[in-house]
Amino acid sequence: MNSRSSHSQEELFNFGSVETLDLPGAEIELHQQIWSRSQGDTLCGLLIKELNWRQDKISMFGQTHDVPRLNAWYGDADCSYSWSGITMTPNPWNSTLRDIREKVNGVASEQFNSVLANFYRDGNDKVDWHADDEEVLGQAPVIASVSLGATRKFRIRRKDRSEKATDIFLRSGDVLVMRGLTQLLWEHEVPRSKKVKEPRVNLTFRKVALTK
Ligand SMILES: O=C(O)CCC(=O)C(=O)O
Repeated sequence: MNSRSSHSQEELFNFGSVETLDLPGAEIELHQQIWSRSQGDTLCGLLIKELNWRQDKISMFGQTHDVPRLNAWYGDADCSYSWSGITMTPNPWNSTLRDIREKVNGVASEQFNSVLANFYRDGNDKVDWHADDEEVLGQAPVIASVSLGATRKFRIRRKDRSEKATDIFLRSGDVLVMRGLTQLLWEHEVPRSKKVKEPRVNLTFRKVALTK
């Protein structure tokens, strides 16, 4: 069997399957292949071109560094979002993001009003350990995270370190939904991976409390 046919068999096999992760205190579902790999890769290329990417900076120990990825914030009007001291005013939805949101609303049975987009230009880009636990998201936020482009390792561990970290490989077209106390009790990262040469776009759909 050549690699092309085994790839398409794998796509058929996984299409739309949902895996619930058995992690204490977390509520996480992995919806595989909500888009096929090739649709996911096409969306990745489109969003890289279309979105209004910005290079944010962080200050640490008196020094300022570039955040190791690019970001963009899209959402309904009045969905301003602050993250590590950076305040983002939303760009208005474009048609690609609107279509993706509609599908993701259905997958998660939610009505998201905003999305934080992360652009990992290659395996050197990453996001460090954190939880999406900002006050504006409420006590038990639902976060739906869409992966497009390169496969990357997503690691999750309990904040109290009572469990070993779990690794999940997120592939183009997958949607990971986190609910309940996940953000309160757990944290996650996407580590650097020197082997990855291709770009990845991740979209984390969120429901923020309106600022008015
Ligand atoms: O890229 C990912 O899969 C995770 C992104 C993330 O952790 C975030 O936006 O808070």
